[in-house]
Amino acid sequence: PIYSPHAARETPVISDAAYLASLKKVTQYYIVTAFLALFIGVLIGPLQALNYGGINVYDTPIIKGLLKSYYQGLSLHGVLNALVFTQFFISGFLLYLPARDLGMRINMKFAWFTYILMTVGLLTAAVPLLTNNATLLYTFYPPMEGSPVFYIGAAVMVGSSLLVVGQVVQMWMRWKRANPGRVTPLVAFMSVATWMMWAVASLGLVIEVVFLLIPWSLGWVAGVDPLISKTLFWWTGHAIVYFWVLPAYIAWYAFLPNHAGGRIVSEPLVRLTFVMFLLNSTPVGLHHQYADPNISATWKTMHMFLTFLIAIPSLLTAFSVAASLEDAARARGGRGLFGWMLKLPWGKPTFSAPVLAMVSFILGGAGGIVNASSTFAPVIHNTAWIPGHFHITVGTATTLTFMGISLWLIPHLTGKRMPSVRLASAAVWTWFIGMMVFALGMHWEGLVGVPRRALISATAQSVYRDMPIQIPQMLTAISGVILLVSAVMYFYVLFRMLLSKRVDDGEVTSPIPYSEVISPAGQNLAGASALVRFTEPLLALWGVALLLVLLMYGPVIARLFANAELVPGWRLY
Ligand code: HAS
Ligand code: HEM
Ligand code: CU
Repeated sequence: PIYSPHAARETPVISDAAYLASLKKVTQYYIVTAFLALFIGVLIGPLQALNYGGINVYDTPIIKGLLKSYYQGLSLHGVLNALVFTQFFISGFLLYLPARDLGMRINMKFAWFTYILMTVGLLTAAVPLLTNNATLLYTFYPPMEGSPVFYIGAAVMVGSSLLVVGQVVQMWMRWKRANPGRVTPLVAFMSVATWMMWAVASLGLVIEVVFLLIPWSLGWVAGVDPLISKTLFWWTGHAIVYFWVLPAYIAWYAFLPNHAGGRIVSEPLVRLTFVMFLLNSTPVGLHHQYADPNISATWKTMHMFLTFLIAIPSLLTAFSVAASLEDAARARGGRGLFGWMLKLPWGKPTFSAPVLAMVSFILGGAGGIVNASSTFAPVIHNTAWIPGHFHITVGTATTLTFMGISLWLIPHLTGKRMPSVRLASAAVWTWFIGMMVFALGMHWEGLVGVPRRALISATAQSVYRDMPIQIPQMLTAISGVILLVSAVMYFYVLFRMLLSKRVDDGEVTSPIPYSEVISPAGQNLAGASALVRFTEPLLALWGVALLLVLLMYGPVIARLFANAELVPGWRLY
């Protein structure tokens, strides 16, 4: 093995122990809140999997006592997993990483204020959700109408994430001023680019909720235009998937080579990838609306092409991280075209979690390209295929990576130890296997025409009598059981770890797992490559990103407003 001369980055030392402890504490609060949400959200999943397995548990007394309907459960599942778990985890992770990577001090009062505000928003939205006054699913499409308390809580929660954006960008700008001519270190670069992308992406949702839904639900305006709301929703709704997955990319690029024993291939390439995401994540949302009226086919086609374009940085990631893994395996004596894979540390959960998450994402990404193709879309839109797609993207690529991160991050933050590596490893593998089986069953059911978001177990006999759905139904039901077992194991490890005794400060025993680099970006802009110099001015690129969104969405939304049609709200469940 030829080892690189470019050693792994050392975390800059923070000498103020009280400050470091407080920074770690607020991060820990974010992460633990995230996993508490996931814990509740995930428990509902198997019930839904049984539904898609043709088994209706919603009429049993226990479930009837807990959930008013299938849709109350599905709303809680979608909101807690996809919106709350992700946002809290990312807010903690992508506040902590750049603060440590840049070695900058942040205002801890502001950091705590943001955490508390986000949590207040969450708890506010939870009240109508739990009392069946916001059974709207996680997309809350009008004219389905919920309690104003839900929209206000959601706005406060999502709005708080913009305070994290402000704090991180401001920290990075202070670093730039203090270090003129320097290249931003990689992890901080990726974190800042992700937050900037989210700021552009979240505008659609913020406009929808603050200016349309809250006034409407309070009765200040007579009605709502469902299509305007839905279009603003998907402005944010597609790009939010990159907000969910880019923190996983950060771990795949920066930390996975370390867990595997390999090196990052190229820092300039990673920077290019993140700039592509910053520029191109948002102006693609119309691929969720191919079936919607009053949006011209021209705009839908433009968004389709931009969607294909945004697959490119993911493909760059795939090949580049695969090269890091091969580098690691060959350094351990791996041989052959594929045989080297056997030399990877498959029994180590901090490694297996992100890698299995990536394997699931190969299939999830391929399915995404199918969804995006306007000729295929009518076959799978609104069918069980779609939950099949997103449980191997957000449900595995993101979630399993975050679970893997927690296994080194919690020891790092708290100085506690993982209680059982074998149990954690079993949880990781069963999550992967369960989700692969789930995806197979759900994609297959979708192709047969089974709709998503339906209590099909109550109607399956009559509607699907002539269709061969027994095998995919059986797969889906079995996957629900595997995933339940996996979740129990994972949360046992997590809670045991959190409740155990603190051993040390975690700085030495579980450091931030930086990796060695084959082609670094360099330290000074003066001698750096053109690509490094092009990617460094993130503020200007942020402006370009905003401009692109306005160009690609402005005319579409203007036409919708010109033809606005207000309708009254509905309460269905
Ligand atoms: Fe998607 C619907 C298109 C990515 C999540 N998506 C959804 C929904 C969710 C979601 C939640 O165009 C449902 C929304 C709803 O409720 O209605 N999606 C795409 C495309 C991509 C994509 C083109 N989706 C994601 C990600 C998500 C996510 C990421 C969450 C985290 N999606 C769609 C479309 C719809 C949609 C349509 C609407 C469908 C409809 O009709 O309603 C792309 O970004 C995917 C690019 C990815 C790749 C894969 C790269 C692979 C990598 C791993 C490599 C592995 C290695 C490991 C190296 C090209 C990076 C090797 C291992 C060794 C051992 C060596
Ligand atoms: C929906 C099962 C974990 C996010 C669903 C559906 C099923 C399911 C069967 C489709 C329901 C329908 O369309 O009627 C499971 C199981 C899980 C699990 C068995 C693991 C134990 C997760 C995770 C996430 C997630 C970890 C994200 C982090 C979602 C979302 C929906 C959904 C966003 C869509 C809700 C909607 O259509 O409004 N889940 N899930 N799930 N799941 Fe999961
Ligand atoms: Cu999308």
